[in-house]
Amino acid sequence: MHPIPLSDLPPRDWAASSRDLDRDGVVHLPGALGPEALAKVEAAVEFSLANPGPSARHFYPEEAATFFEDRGSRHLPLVRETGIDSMLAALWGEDRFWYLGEQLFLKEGGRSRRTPWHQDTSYLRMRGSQLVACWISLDALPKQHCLEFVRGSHRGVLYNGSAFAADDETAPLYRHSPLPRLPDIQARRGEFDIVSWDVTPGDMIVFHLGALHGGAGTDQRMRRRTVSLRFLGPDVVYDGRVRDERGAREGNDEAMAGVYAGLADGDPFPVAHLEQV
Ligand SMILES: O=C(O)CCC(=O)C(=O)O
Repeated sequence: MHPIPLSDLPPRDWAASSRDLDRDGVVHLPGALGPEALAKVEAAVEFSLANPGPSARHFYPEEAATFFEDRGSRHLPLVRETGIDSMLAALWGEDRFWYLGEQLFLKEGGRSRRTPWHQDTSYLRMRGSQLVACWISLDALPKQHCLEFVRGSHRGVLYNGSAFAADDETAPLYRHSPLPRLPDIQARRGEFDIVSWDVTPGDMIVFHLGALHGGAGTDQRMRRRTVSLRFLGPDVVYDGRVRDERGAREGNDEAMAGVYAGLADGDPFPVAHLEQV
């Protein structure tokens, strides 16, 4: 399928959006997806929810509200059919990039928890400027239920990941790590430059995977279905910084051990196992 040209997509000042993304690590693109494109995203998300992949999980299963996550690499066609590939090319000035897969979250059934503050790069061994997620909510969300970001944090410290522990959202993913523990952003919000938006279905938020971000929970009778489509470009290198001094591997890192074998910090990221967009 040929990419949908930018001229067929909702108009925007792409140079300004590109500057915002580079400076802030995040940019809100209101109305990026028209009704047809949005319907395709919704169908893809509903398919994934009805057919969870092997890594699907329920966070905090002891709690009444649902907080479900699924990851996979089943929706690359969607990227082309919605013009997201053309939008990314406009943001990056680069039309060669790879699909890192999708991550879905479903929160419903009462007051679900927040998604703890974290950086995706704590879980992924990647470093570079061309490393983003396109986050889409299928449900209208007022600002206080949106995904939130610490502006500019993609250029700052790489923190240890959050283990998503029920009793402490900053509890570290890697127990014996030189990476500093996450600050308690939620407890000290006033100290951080936090940004979020009211979003309506069709909006897209593009953020650098190194940006600190955290997602609101839900209230009674709310449904919050969100999907992140993630990509990397050619300037991304393997991030070989030690995560756990005792060699423990976690989550995605464990699954990628074979791909990373023999790589040194700063080597070009091995893209052979990924699908080019
Ligand atoms: O939507 C959310 O609550 C979390 C999203 C998120 O953390 C991500 O897409 O990386």
